[in-house]
Amino acid sequence: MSTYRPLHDGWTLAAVSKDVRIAGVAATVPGCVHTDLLAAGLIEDPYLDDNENRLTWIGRSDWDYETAFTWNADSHDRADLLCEGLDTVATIELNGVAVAGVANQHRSYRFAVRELLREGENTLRVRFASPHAYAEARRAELGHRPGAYEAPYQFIRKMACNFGWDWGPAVVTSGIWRPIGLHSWSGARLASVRPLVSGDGHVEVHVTVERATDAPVTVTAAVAGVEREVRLAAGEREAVLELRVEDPRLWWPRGYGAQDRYELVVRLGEESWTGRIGFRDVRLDRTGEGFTLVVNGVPVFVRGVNWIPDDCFPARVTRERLAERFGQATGANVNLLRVWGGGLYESEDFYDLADELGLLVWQDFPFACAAYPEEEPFASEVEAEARENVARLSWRPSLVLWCGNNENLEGHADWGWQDRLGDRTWGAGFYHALLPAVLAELDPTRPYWPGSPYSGHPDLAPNDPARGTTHIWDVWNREDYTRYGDYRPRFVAEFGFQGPPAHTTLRDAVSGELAADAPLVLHHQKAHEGNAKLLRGLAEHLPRPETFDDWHYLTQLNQARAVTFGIERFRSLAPYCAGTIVWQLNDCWPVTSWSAVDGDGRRKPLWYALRRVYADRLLTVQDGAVAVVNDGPQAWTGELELLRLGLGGEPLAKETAAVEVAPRSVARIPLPDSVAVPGDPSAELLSVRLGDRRVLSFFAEDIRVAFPPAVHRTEVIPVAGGLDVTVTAETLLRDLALFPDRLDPASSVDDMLITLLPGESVTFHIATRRQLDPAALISSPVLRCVNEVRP
Ligand code: BMA
Repeated sequence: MSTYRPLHDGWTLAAVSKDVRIAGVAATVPGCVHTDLLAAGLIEDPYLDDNENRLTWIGRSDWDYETAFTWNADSHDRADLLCEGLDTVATIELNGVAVAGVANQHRSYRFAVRELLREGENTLRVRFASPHAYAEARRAELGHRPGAYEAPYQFIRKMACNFGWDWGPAVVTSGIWRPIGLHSWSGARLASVRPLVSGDGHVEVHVTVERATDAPVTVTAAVAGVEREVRLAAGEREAVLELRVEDPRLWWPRGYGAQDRYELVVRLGEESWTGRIGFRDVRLDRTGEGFTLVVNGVPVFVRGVNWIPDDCFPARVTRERLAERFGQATGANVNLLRVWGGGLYESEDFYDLADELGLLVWQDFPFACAAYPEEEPFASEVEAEARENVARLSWRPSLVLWCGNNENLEGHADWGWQDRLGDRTWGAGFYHALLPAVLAELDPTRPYWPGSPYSGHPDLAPNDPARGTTHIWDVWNREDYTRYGDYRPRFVAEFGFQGPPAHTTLRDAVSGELAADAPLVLHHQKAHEGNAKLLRGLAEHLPRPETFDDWHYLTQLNQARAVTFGIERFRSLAPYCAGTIVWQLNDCWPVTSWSAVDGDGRRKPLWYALRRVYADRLLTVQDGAVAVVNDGPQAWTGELELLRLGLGGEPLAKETAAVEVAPRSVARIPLPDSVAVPGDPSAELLSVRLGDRRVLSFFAEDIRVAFPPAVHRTEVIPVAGGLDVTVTAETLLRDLALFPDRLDPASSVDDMLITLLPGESVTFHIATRRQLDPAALISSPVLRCVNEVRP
C-alpha cells in the first residue's frame, strides 16, 4: 500500500538576500523564480527587448520557497519527500529541521521524513542559494577552467545554456522545476526498475527494492502474456527477472517500419511500474572509421536535428508543446533528435513521444563547450546523475546512443585549453572512464560515444571529418556555404547557418523600429558578429538587402539555401556519409539563430527546405552528375529527364536516362555536356525531373543570373480553414515564399521556396481564421521572390 500526494499548492516565494525586498509572492510549483516574479508583475518579461540585462540579480540572489500542508498520521511505515527536480543549490527544511542540502539539477531526490512530520500543519521550505555564487565559489576553490564562455557553468550541475549561449539569454534560474510530493508506503517499494530489452524478445528486468520491514516480498514482471516472479527473502534487495517474448513485433525508426511497443508491468504488492518497451537492437558500425547507426541489422541514414531546451524555463515545456515540436520534426522528415549537452536529460514525455513516433534520440550527457572539473563534489554528482538517468532511460527504444559531451574533446585538443589548464582536470576521466563504466554496468544495450566531435580514439584529432562524427563550423564562421562541397565526412553531427525568426516573432519581442542593427534587435542576436556573418554568408549568392524587409527575407532564404546545400552534398555521399544533424531544430526564446522553428514555434523557411531535402527521395546535382538519392523502402524507377532551359523556359537541350535506384541507395547519373554546359550561364538553368520530383539548378549564383523582373498573376480563394493563394508565373519566379504571419500572427502557410518557370503555377494554402486583405497577401513583404527584390 502506498499513497502519493503532490505538494504543489500554497507556495510562496521570498528573497533571502537582504538587498532584494521581495516576500510573499505566490509561487507556481513546478516552476522557477523568474516565472513567479513575472506572474506577480514584479519583473518585465526576460524575453522582451533587453530586459534580460536588468534581471541578472535573480541568479545572484538566494530564494526561499515555502508552503504549509496538513498531515495526519497514518499506518504507513514510511513517509518520503520526493523531489523530482531541484534547480539547483538547495537546502530543504521540514518544520524548521534541515532535511538535506543538494546541488544537482539533473538528479531526483527522496528523503525519509516521517520522523519530522507533525500531526496537523507542517511547513516545508526549500532555500535556494545563488547558482552564480555557488559556481564561482567552486571555481575559486578548484581553479579556473577554460570554456567557450566566461560564465562558470562548468562548476555547477545545472543546464549550461542557462548562463547564456550564442542563441540564448543568461537567465540563471532557481526553483522546484519538477514535481515534489509526499510518498507514504509500507513494507517494501520498487526503488528502481531497469529493463534491458533486446531485439530477440529478451527482457532482463533489474529491480532494486527498498525495505521498511524485513518480510519476504514477491516481485513480478509481465509482458505480452509472459510472466516471471521472484521471491526476495528477508534482507534481499536485488532481483533480475528474465522474460522472453517469442517472435516479437519489432520497434523500428520512423521510415523503416512500425513502432510496435509492449506494455511491461512490474509489480511489488500493490506498487507497480509500467513502461511501453520496444524490441529492437542498435549498434554502431565503425567499419573504415565510419559512424553508422544500425537498428535491427539495418543501417540507418540519420536525418537529424539538434535539440536544445525548448524554453529557458523548462517547467513551462508541457507535453503538448513537445508534441507540437516533435510534429514539426517529423513533418520535416527528421528521424533523429540529438539532445545537446548544454541542455538537460529530458522529461518522460520527451522520450515517450520519441518512442511513439519512431524518432531516434541521441542523448549527450550534460557537458558542453568547457573544461569540467573532476574533483569533488563533481565526481560524485556526475556519477550519481549518470547512474540515475541511465537506469531511468535504459528501456527506451528511441534512445540509440549515449554521447559523453558536446565539443569538450575538440575544445581540449584544438581551442588552446591545454596551455591554460596546466595539470588541472578537464573532464577526460568522465568521458573516457566514468561514463562508459556506468553504461557497461547499467546499460550495455546501446552504443556509447565519448563526445562529439570525436574520431574514435583519444589520440586522434577529434574533429577529423574522415573519422567518426564531425562538426562543421567553418562555414558559418568564415567560409561561404559552397565550402560544404569540399567535405567528404563520415557523419556530420553539427553544422548550420543562422536566419532571423519569423517577422511576427521578432515584432512581438522587440519594441521600436525593426532594423537589422537596431540595438534591441541586436540584443536578440547572441552570436559573435552574427549579423556580419549573415551578410557575408549571402554576399556571394543574393542581392545585398537595402531594407529591413529585404534583409529579413533574404537572410532567412540564405539560411535555407546554405543548409540545403550541405544536406544535399552529404546525402549524396551515402552510405560513406551516414548522417547529418542540423544545428538546430528549436529555440528557447525569440532570437536570430540557426533554428528551423523559432522561439514562438513558428516555422522559418529553413523548415520547409528541410522537409524537401530530408524527404526519402532527393535529386541533387553534384560534381557534374545527378545524384538520385533514394532513402525509401522501395526502388525508385523511371525516366530521368534533363533539360537545359532558357530563363523563359524555352528548351535548349534535352537528355533522358532510364534509372532504377535500389532502396536505401544513391545512384550517380553523369550529366552529358549538352545539358551540363550552358551557352550563357547567366541566362540558363538545368531542370532535372524524375517521377514527381523536379529540381531546378542554376548555372550561376542568383546575383549573376539575368532574372527578369517578376511578373505573376494571383488568385485568392476562401476555402475551409483559410485561403488558397494560386500564383501563376508569367516570368520565372525564384524561391517564391509567403509570410502570412505579417497579416495574422496565428496563420501559417503549407509550403514555400518554390521556383516556377513561366506558365507554371502553385497553390499555397494559408491556414487562418481571419479575413486577410487579398491585396496585402499577394504583395511584398508578404509574397516574395528573389527577382522581385530590387538589386
Ligand atoms: C556548436 C554547438 C553550440 C553552439 C553552436 C552554434 O558549438 O555545440 O554550442 O550553439 O555550435 O555556434
